Amino acid sequence: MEQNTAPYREHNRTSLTKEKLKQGFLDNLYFIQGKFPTLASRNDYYLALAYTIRDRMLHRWISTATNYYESGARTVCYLSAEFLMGPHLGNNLVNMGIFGMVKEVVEELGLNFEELLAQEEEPGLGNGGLGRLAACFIDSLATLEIPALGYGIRYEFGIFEQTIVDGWQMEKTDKWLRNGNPWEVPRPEWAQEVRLGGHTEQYTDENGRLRVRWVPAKIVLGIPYDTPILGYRTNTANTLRLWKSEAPESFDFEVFNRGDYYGAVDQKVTSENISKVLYPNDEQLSGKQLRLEQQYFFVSCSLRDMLRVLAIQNIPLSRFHEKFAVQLNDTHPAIAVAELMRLLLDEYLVDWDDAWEITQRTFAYTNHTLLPEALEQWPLPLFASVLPRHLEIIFEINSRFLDEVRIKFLGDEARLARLSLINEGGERYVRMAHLACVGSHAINGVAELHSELLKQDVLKDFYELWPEKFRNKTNGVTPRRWMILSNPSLASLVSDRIGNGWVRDLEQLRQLEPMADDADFRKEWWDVKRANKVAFAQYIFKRTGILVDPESMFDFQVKRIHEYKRQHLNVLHIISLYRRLKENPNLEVPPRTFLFGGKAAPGYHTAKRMIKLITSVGEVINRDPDIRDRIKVVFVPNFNVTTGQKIYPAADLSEQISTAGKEASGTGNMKFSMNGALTIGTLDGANVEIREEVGAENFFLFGLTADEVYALRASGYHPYDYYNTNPHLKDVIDLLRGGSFSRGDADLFRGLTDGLLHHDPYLLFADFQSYVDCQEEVSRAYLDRDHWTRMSILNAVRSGKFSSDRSIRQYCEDIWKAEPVPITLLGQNEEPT
Ligand code: Z57
Repeated sequence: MEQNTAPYREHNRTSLTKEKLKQGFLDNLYFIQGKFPTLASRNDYYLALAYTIRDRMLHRWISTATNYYESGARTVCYLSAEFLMGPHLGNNLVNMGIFGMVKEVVEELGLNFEELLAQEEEPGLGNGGLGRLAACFIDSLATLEIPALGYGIRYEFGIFEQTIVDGWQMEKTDKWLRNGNPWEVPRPEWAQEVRLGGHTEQYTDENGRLRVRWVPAKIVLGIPYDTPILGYRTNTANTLRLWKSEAPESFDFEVFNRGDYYGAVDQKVTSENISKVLYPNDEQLSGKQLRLEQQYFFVSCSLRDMLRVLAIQNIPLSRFHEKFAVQLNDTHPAIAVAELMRLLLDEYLVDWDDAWEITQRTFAYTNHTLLPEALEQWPLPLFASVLPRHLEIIFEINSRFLDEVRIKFLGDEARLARLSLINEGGERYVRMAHLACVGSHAINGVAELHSELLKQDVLKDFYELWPEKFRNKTNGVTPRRWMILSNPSLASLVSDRIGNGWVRDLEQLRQLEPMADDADFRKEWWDVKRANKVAFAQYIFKRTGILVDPESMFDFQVKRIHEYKRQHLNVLHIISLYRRLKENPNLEVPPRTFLFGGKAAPGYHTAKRMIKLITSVGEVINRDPDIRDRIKVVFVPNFNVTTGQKIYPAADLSEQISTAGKEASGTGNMKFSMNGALTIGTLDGANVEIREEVGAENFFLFGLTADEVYALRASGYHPYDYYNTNPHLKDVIDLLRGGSFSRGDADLFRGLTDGLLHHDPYLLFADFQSYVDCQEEVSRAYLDRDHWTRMSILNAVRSGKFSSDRSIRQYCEDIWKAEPVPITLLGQNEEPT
């Protein structure tokens, strides 16, 4: 059917005049929400507004799909178990360039715009850095006009909501879909069937060839839900495609259950379980069958979806890798290597060698961690019971791979064992990182230091085998959400001086460097920061009842709670400062508010106790009349994208204090710096590059380097010696052990202090004095407001490298070989009828 698309350009539901926006809004309230203003709730208004904006995105979305279909261009598929998107409404308004106009429209209708934005439940379909990186990347892909899809899981429950009760973390389920999701469109016609469990059989096909058939124990349906992802002021609207699992209502289904009604309902429940909930572990594996099923589920749906597209575009299978560049976001989707092989071998009857070439040329793998406990391995029996055919294929990949290794490293048996896809030391496991490395043509780390350490340590053997596969792609974050949307006053201060080219080309911020010496500009800069702090102080009061002084330095550590990130090192310094202030009230230190935020994995008991430590120390300090006007300690509950948007613009100081060599990159560090916070940090992850960019004189460095950490461990680390020889450290630990921060309960933090005294795997004691000294330098620097502001400006304007646009350009050039496809809107040259 031919369709004239011209009417959809200036339709009531697409026009961008204020009048038409108002009309569209009222129409949607009436026709979609079925409400009239007298009875409408805040949520009705939010949904009506969201639909009004969605209406105006559809023409770009449809045009983009049509353009891509016709161009046949190479498409990037970003496979990720997590997409931590954050609220869509504000971001879509920014990217369409209608934020101000829509705000006016809403206010002219007598409604509170901020309140409507806040009504959106954030899609928290990720744990932390890795999931948020995926979200920044799809924003940048759309902005750079690259044909791309994000593929993942539509979890019914995202990351839990954190509340703090009596200083402890409590978890509540995240019912983000309860009020409806206006941004997604279900596409049931593109559902895919996914098999699980069962066994394999050999059979002989019509041509007398021996083949393998997989007889699954169950089949689940994957239903795609599509969300449009706008580029910043481009016509591009790419797609985030998330899969929801459902029970198939097929003939097979009846046969499996033999008319057993309860059995059938049971199977429906188990099928729906697959996409039910996000595993809340960050950098810690769960080893659960359901998790493996989730991974396979979304990977299989996504690859079959690519094959569907290939077929409708009439592209031969042999060109799969020319049409699609598939990025594996960590090992969570690494099963894709075996699944593509299986699809090609068993379902499309391609020969092994051809299938393997297509597979290797299709995939590339990003590693996000050096922590051994985060490297995914699946016990062989579990793997065999969920994916029996894949295990056979992995064995075959492994056997051919090890043959190749044998030739290159003749007689080196130990190396073979280290490289094998199967860990054979005791209980046997499938090593997913090895599968990803073998099946990919490119392997990258996420910051310079991390990529170097991968080659020296975790993936050393692979590097020695295939040095040409290894790359670095330093992470980045999107300036649209993390500057324009979250810090509009700073953004307009910048745009007033240099226009708004910086939003797509963040290096342009450097034009503002000379302004750091301009007293008037510094005053404006300080005032923006100050206003953001006032707003945040109000937020803190509302959420915690704690009054904080916006004059004080706002010192933030927000990130997942983890021992390697060392929130407890921060606490040790706070206690030491508290003690010094008690002892010497005349000490000249600027008032400081120490703010923490972050979730602990529900099963990570030490991390939960670190939260209790923070809140307990806070309780004592915030109540102490001698001290409470000089320092305060606040735990900001439920750190997520929404609270992050309030935090980064209000920060003076950013704490990036992981043990060197442990944080792969960090991305919060970049968001802080872009918003004019100074960093106190170790030479870890992207901190190294941030310091290079902003200048060593504008960065507070402390602690051992990764090499020194390594050497200290090798020579034997004895934390107890530091305790014995450093009286300040001893005082701090003794206060904790004596129950000073736990109402006399000497047991509450005994596990933590004993762990530090006798093991201290993250070297807090080794870095303690260096950290305390550095914090003194920070305090001195804050007393000189002019100098501090100068450093703040230089941090922001020299952070251009950390735009995710730069990261994505490098992935496109070096790994994906993908090029922009500018979108012409349909009907642009047609006359309206
Ligand atoms: C996660 O958020 C990260 C690594 C992981 O292996 C898992 Br699982 C989750 C983080 C790193 O810890 C950060 O350093 C990094 O910036 C982020 O991934 C994005 O690359």
